[in-house]
Amino acid sequence: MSHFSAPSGDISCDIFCAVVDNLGDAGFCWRLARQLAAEHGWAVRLWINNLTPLTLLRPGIEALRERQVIDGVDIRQWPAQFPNVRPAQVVIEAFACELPQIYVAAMAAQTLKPVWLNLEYLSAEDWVVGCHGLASPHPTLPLVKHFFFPGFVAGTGGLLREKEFAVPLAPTFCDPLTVSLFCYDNPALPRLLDLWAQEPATLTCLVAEGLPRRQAEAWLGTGFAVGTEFRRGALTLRALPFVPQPAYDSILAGCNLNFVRGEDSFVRAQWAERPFVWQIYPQDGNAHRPKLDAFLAHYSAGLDLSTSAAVAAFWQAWNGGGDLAHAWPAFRTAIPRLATQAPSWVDRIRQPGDLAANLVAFSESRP
Ligand code: TRH
Repeated sequence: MSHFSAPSGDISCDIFCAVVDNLGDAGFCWRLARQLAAEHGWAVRLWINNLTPLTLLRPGIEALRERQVIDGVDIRQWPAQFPNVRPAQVVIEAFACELPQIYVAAMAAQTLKPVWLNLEYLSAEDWVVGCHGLASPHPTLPLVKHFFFPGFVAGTGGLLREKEFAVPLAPTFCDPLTVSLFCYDNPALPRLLDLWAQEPATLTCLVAEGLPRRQAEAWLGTGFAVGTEFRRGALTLRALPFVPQPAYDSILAGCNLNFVRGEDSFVRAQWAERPFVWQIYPQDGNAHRPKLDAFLAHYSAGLDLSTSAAVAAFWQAWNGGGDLAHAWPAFRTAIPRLATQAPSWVDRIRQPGDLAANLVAFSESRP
């Protein structure tokens, strides 16, 4: 018998999120939790071990509250001593975080076993299609976990995209170039700021709070407080405050070019239908390199040769693999062409469908 003979409004779901660093783990899980509650009527509990990132992404969430219901999501602190709760019908373990043993034992004790999903990180690598949906039986307990992979192509779980997401107006390339900057510590950044300061046309760079602002401050050699602006040559730098997730979407849509990083801002930049540059999350032993190459191969497939070469050279240089000063002029020239093709790229990556809807369908299809 399926768990899902009940209307989907009666489906309970526990999402477990262990924040490793930065904002992406929390940002992704929050988006998913909201969507499952708002669009599918699921009763979602989000167990998270550190609420601080959520307080930035969704003002109104309080970092120290044990329990709070916001936007229809029951947000819980994930304590070291996990309470004895009844497991939900669908259990999502985000990014291979380890579930509390007491909770796994309670799952095994259910007559109707929960649907247990290991929701993985996003990758454009080919092997993802083969692994999406695979079953992994528990070594000792009568439980089966399934791998659920986000992705860009058919046969993966797709990407999160809210139903209410408003497609930004068609890209309009205009000078001055307005760029948003969200990145990790990046040794290539000072060189890029030098180049921008020497541009023949003016350029405005909206610098995100945190690592980007602090690197811009080092480049300026003086304090660069949130809300302030500096001009150097053709370049105007503006220090933005950290804004909630929907406001960040508006920033991306408002710019002609967006520098993004990690996973969630990388996806949002694509929905914004603007040219973008990705700094991939660096991993030990350069494990991130094949992921960068795999994405570039997909993204470049729809581009003409000179545009795709310009993108590859600039993105590689931004990720530490090449000469940025050499790569910038060709990339700069390619921006209008990238803007024109952005909607067709979005059409392609929408093919697998929305991740939340796919996850609901996958859960419903479990016996
Ligand atoms: O913060 P990140 O570097 O997160 C990373 C990645 O998820 C990575 O894969 C993971 O391994 C690592 O965390 C632990 O970048 P990401 O994924 O883009 O998340 C940033 C979030 O912050 C995203 O939801 C967008 C949001 N954001 C705002 O809401 N407002 C802002 O002003 C800015 C700059 C970002």
